[in-house]
Amino acid sequence: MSILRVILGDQLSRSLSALRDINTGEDIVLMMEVRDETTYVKHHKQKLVLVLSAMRHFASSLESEGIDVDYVRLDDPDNSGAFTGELERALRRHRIDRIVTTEPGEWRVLDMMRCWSERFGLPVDIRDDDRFLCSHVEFQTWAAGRKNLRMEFFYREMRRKTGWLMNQDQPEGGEWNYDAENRKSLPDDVTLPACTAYPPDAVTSEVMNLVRQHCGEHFGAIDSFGWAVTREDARDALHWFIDNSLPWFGDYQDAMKTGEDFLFHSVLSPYLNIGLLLPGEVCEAALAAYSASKAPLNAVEGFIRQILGWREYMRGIYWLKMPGYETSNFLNAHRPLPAFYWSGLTDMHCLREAIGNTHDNAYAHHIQRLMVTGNFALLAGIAPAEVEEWYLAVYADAFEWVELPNTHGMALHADGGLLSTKPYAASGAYIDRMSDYCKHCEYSPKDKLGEKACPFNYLYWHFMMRNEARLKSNPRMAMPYRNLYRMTDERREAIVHDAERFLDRLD
Ligand code: FAD
Ligand code: DLZ
Ligand code: SF4
Repeated sequence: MSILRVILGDQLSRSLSALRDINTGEDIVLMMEVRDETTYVKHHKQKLVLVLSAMRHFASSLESEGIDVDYVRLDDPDNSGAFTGELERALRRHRIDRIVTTEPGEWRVLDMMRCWSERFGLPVDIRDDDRFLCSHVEFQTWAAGRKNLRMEFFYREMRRKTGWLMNQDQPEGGEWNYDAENRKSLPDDVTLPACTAYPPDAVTSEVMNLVRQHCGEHFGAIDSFGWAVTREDARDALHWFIDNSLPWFGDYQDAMKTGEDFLFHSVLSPYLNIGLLLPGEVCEAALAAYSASKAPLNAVEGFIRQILGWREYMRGIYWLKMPGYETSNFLNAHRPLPAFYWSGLTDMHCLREAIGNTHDNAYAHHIQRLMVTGNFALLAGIAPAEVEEWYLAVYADAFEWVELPNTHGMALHADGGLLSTKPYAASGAYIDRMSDYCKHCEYSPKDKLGEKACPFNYLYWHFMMRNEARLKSNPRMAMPYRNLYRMTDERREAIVHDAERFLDRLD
């Protein structure tokens, strides 16, 4: 009895459920580079190189164990360009009794997989993806009957479940969350760690040429590619982060600085999301640093919360609400995505920095994504689907299960508050407080109106006015609405005038 084990490009973990009981010498692993996946959004060129090169390295490591891997390359002239088409061809090449796979990270692919059994007349075993710390059933059970889903309460459940940073039933240090200590702006004299890079080997160089040839018009720099493409190098990146950045991760988690693309962030999300690292081992490495007094509690708790809390919560929301989550548009936002999201050509320095980082590295840290590009899209009323397509394309870590809740829910409030209690809307004062960007900008964050005023300032109040009927009853918006109601009619008119002038130019 021969089993075909189908492994996707974000399932590159040896402990994957579809590989667990593999019968070496008998079973065949099928891996497919397909045009549908490389082009369903115009992925950043570095994301393409990362996924395809990591797939090829993973296939080689399986082969070195004696496992038979049937690997379909993108430039195979007979490649049908689709998972289902390649599966059909593979079933012609091999005598197969059963197909085993692990549930994919995206609804669209699960929907496709569910047709395979009927189409091919074979049993198809779609196994749970147990690389996550919370199963679908656990999340559904937690969410059932709750009126409001809040990450903080989910996170506490997960802390209790794992026992991480717990003293019996009490949180380490007495608090569940040290976020209040994690909002420092970066002083000038703080030395930032040099970032790690993994120079392309022969396999990666070949994939880089393939991507240049087939997807040359996609967004992003390719020559500077330095991502790890093997588990060994991803483990090295993890240890590098623990030793060099974790101790300061908490303090400067929300900071931004001109020319500094990574600060004290881990830059591990692409490895977690394609399976080169597992969330449990990443958290355990941080906990070990805390136990050895190499990193303080606010840093380790802050980091664990991102993975055990936010990452698992986002996945839970995605599978709880899909299909259909992406269709809501609570704030009725319809403006097209401005061209500068792709070109970086804008005189707003904060956006130039965030988009520049994205272009150069297929990366931007959380505050750049949420409070710069995300905040601008929210305030300007950009259509959620257009913003979501951009985020899904431009980041090396972007897969719909995590990108969609972050963009649709957290950044754009398009789900009406299912995921977060209030919109993350902010004026230029926030960006000025958390960065040095405004010092390098043509606009002034102190000016509220006029040609030199920071556009985030009048866009913020314009957003508040536009969405008054939808947001004014939200208790967390009470204070800004009180401030709005104190404004004179002349001031409101001036805000509308400046915002409309700016938005007209944007179109
Ligand atoms: P660190 O700051 O070092 O955090 C550590 C880890 O925590 C990350 O590697 C990541 O695995 C996890 N994490 C942190 N915040 C989140 C979060 N909000 N949701 C899920 N995991 C989190 N993350 C993705 O992995 N893929 C995406 O496509 C993605 N799209 C986003 C879109 C928007 C609009 C926003 C606001 C956030 C998005 N995020 C996404 C979340 C977050 O910005 C990235 O996980 C983080 O910037 C990755 O960089 P890092 O590894 O240096 O993270
Ligand atoms: C992102 C991606 C890309 C660019 N290419 C491939 C590919 O050629 N073959 C493959 O198996 N997976 C690829 N992936 C990852 C898939 O898009 C991902 O597995 C699905 O979106 C499900 O999460
Ligand atoms: Fe951004 Fe406004 Fe600051 Fe310029 S002044 S960097 S546009 S926040």
